[in-house]
Amino acid sequence: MADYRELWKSLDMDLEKHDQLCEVLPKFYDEIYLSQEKRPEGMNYFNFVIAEVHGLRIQELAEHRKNGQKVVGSFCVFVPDEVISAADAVGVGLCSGSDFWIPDGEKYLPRNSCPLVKAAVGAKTSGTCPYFQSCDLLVGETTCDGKKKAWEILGEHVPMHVMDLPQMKREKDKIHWMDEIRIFIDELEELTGNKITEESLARGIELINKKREVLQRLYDLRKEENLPISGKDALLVTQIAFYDNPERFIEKTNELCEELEKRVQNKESVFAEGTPRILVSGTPMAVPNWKLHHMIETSGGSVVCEETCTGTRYFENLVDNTGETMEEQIKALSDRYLNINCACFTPNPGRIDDILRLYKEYKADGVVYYTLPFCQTYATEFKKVKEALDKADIPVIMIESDYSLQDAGQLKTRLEAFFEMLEPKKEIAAANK
Ligand code: BJ8
Repeated sequence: MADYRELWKSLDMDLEKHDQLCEVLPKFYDEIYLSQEKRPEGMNYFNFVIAEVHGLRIQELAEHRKNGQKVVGSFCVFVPDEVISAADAVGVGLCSGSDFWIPDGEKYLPRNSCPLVKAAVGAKTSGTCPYFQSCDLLVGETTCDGKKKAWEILGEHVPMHVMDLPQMKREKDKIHWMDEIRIFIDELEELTGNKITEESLARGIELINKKREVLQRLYDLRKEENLPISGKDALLVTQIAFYDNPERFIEKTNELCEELEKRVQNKESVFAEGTPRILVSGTPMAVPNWKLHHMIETSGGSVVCEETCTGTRYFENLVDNTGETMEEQIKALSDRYLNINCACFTPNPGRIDDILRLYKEYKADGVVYYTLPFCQTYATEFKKVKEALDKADIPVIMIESDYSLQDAGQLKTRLEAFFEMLEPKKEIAAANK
């Protein structure tokens, strides 16, 4: 990586502490990613993005800001990227997946808070995340209690807008969410000085739909019997979708998909025949949280799909682009977003339907239900999900784990035992075909 110290200094970062962070990531990445065999050539671009994660992209953001554009950071897949793009602002996902930021987060939040929230607060308050430092506005949302209260703390450090996401999906909630999108439009117009028009919103919808389409193209390839890409690599692509330049991301992911399609034609797989296929379902995994996928794929399994916000919840369902008036477009946005089945909703039967559907579509053999510690909504929802999976005779294991590697040995043992248990089930299923 080139020398970006001047840039980081201009962002008011704690350089000494940031050096410590920069020391850890490359080693960790080499071990988890570069050690994989049969990686597609197309992953080289994504390796480059990670190598430059605090460099080139930050420089690009600085250039955008120099040209008068604003950078808007968000933490949740409910924040409509289409509106950010329509305001000619640059959106970046800020969810934080590193253990490094937890101690700083714990200076402000109770220890028994979710690691995602603690890391986000720690990343900002420690001045070691150049993405946070590059943002002109942060956008939070009222999904879980931990996040809601964290926004109040982050709001003391940086301008913050909070979208009030309803927790039910009744008619009046849909009207309310449309209202929240209107307020968000006003906020961004004020921030950027750009009027959001039907034309600019249509362009934003088109661009973000394209990004979702390319991710769906990638995921469709994971439905193949011969897996052309590892789960770890697919997760990385989705994570990068949150902060890369969207046009370039679409181009590079399409190139990757072309290569993977050839692999499918040639029946090339990155895993040995018979490797159990796993659907991961639960809380999001922000960069560099690659732990669970790495554990699964080094314990005899392969991840074929993620029913998470760094997976299908991010890109499934496009925004209807036929609306001509602003009201029709806002309605289309609201409809698409309220179709996301996050555990913060009550009741939330759509998520169970999604898990059952994805299990079939991706020809999975079992489900790993993943929650971050202290995530009440996802942990509590496990009971209903398990009941539905038991009824459908689908094997499931619940894994609760944070960002540290302390439980790695124990996780490996549990996963290996789970995969062994899947074998007889697979044989029975094959015999019944
Ligand atoms: S739509 S999953 S991105 S809220 S894991 S912070 S819920 S305590 S991240 Fe999420 Fe939006 Fe839902 Fe997705 Fe709270 Fe749970 Fe932590 Fe979470």
